Amino acid sequence: MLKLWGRISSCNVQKALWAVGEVGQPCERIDAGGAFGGLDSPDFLAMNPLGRVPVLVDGDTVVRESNAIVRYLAARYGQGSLWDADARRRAEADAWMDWMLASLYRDWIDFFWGFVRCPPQDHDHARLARLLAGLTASYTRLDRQLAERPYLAGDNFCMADIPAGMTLYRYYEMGIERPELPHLAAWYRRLRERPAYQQAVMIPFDDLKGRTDF
Ligand SMILES: N[C@@H](CCC(=O)N[C@@H](CS)C(=O)NCC(=O)O)C(=O)O
Repeated sequence: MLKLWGRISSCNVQKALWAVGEVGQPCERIDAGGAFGGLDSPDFLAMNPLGRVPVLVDGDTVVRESNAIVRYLAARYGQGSLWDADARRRAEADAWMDWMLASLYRDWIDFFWGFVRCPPQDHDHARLARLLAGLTASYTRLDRQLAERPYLAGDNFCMADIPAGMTLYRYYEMGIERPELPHLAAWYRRLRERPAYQQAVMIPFDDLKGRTDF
């Protein structure tokens, strides 16, 4: 059975857990990180020298980094669903996954920390406005892409949808003003119908509010 290390409140754990659900593999999730701690123990550092969750263990194979875990699960268990065997088509999915980490995620995670995790009295409003502008630009880019296709890399849901799709639950639930982005909203509605998304990503984040200690 797969083992996934990491607290469910971690967005990167959610990404990995969503992919696990999509490939339908049995998996034991072990709480680690945050209030659970344990990331600096020798056993954990032997799995991930960076001391971060998620970590996936599949028999003798240990995989760290959430996008690498999504790709591993897709390649090993998601042939024809999450993973496209055609390298030319798969390149499109890969491009969206890398763009998520390099662009969308940077503004998204900094905004989430600055707005949700940072206590309201310490908010840096000018910085938050800059981050939100960047986030809006990224979601507008996604909206344009999704005007032409129902899923990020084409007609079908695949691994490309997982990293960027993970960000949407918190984006829509943070209580901020959002521009009208109809194609992004339609994609989010489609993702919300997936049982694996409901179980792994639609997790209230009240326990993270005002917490900057992990
Ligand atoms: N690039 C890594 C980032 C991993 C990361 O920063 N994980 C956070 C949780 S989202 C963590 O381990 N934080 C320490 C903690 O939870 O105690 C990935 O995508 O997996």
